[in-house]
Amino acid sequence: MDLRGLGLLYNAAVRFIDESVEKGLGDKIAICYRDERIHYNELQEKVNQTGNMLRELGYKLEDRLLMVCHDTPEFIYSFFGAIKIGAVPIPVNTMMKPSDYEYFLNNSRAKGLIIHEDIWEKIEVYKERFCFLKDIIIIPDSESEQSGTHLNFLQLMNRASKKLDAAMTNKDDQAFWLFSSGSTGNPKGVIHLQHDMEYAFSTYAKKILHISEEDRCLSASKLFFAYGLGGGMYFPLGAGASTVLVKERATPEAMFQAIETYKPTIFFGVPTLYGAMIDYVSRTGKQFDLSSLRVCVSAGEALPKAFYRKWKEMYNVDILDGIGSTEALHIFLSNRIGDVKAGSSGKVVPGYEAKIVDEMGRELPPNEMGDLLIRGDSIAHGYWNLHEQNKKKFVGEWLHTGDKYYKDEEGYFWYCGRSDDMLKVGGIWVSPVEVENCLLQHENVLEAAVVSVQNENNLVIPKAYVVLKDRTPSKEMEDELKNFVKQQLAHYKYPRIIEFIDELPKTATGKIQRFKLRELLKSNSAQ
Ligand code: 3UK
Repeated sequence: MDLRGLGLLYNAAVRFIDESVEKGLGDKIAICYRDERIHYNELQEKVNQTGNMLRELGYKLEDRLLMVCHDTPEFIYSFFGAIKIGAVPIPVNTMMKPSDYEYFLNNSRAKGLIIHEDIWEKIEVYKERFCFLKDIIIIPDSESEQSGTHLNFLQLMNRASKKLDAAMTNKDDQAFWLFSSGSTGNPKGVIHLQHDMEYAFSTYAKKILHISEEDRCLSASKLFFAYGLGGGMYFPLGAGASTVLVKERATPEAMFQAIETYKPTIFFGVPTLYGAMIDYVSRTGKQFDLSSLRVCVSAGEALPKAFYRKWKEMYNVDILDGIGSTEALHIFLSNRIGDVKAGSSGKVVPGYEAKIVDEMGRELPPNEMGDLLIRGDSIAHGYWNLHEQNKKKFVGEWLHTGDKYYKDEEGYFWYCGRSDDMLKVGGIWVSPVEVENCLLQHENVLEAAVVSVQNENNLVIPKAYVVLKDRTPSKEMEDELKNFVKQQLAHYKYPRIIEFIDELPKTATGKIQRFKLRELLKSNSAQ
């Protein structure tokens, strides 16, 4: 009996790797990495070899493996090799501290660790603390290198068979986890199922990006982020298209260079990067050829209108702002090609539903701000071992995003900040994002973050931290910025205090960490 043909079996590695070969795309480029071009035939073989290597080491259905991998082809081999045998890969951020890996390993109880050599060297001192860990599989810089007493990924993989039958998983089996950083508390293990990537692919990637075999994707967001995992891996692979992997940090220079060299058609970035790229060009006067791009994507935080306009003016290509989350796997509200309302997160992606509710859970009419809830089949199964948080976050079919939004009459969604970052000033909601966007429109402002502080009457007032572009802070500049906001927005929204700083605290994804600024405020006022 053909269980797969009957739809009883489903394995994401079969869908995203084997299917392209079966469709006759074996000779097409799947991955561009430095000078290497990896075709679908070879990709399938490497995934099979990695799966066989893991099987030979004893990995079975549901066994977890932590992946601490840079954006190199081995990331993709490990991720899909594990999934193909039914094991559960957990890619995590490569820029963390040793104690964070201790947390990831012990919290997930992963038996195996696949890790690039340079990162292992930094965390090796902690190895006695990894309570459940059995195998350490090191990805060395070259195959011939010794990996000490540990397993050498390249040697083991190359020795393994190139043929592999997928495990008997079905669409609701666990496929992989991601850790969600969150603004407070420990990271949460987000459990995604075999069918989740296909859902995000067939909705956002197909219906919004219209991705096809002809495309070539470049993601500035690393593969271990949910955003990069789609843009840099399963979107292009699912379409039989190609991906460009860049191991190095996504600086403006590196990104311009990668676009000129590999000529991608779709680029995935975050607002801070677009801002830095625009700034880089205006500072250096250098010109770059971005004509290969047919569309750019921005996510992670709201894209300031000014960045959208400037980019369009410079390169004549749209940046589609869309909101996604690790829990939802990818983007569920988005602007569309040829249909962009700059400053908004666009409309609901087909396949998802969204509603905005008040504190009582009642749906709100247009133009009223409330909590954004979404529904759609790529939403995670839940958090690992967090019973109370699961009850609050995953309510029936609805995911509570934790974001404040309103929807205009035309169905475009406007981001107003995180539920926990919102300020109530004089009894009225003030969105820190709105004030920041206003400040960013001022010609001397590079970055801005707004948080609440209490005045002498314990009332909330907005305070702005501002990074200036090549300007020395002054009282005049402070007054000018206050007046600038007063002119643009309702009077009560202007920042009563402005502090100039050299840089803003940000997460690895480039999100401004307002909670860090709030902590700074608390510790300063305690002194
Ligand atoms: C915020 C946005 C305004 C919002 C992500 C694309 O960022 C991603 O996932 P995370 O789990 O964070 C989710 C939260 O980030 N956010 C994301 N995009 C936007 N706010 N406008 C946006 N365009 O607070 C959301 O709840 O790190 C992005 C695809 C997959 C992702 N996981």
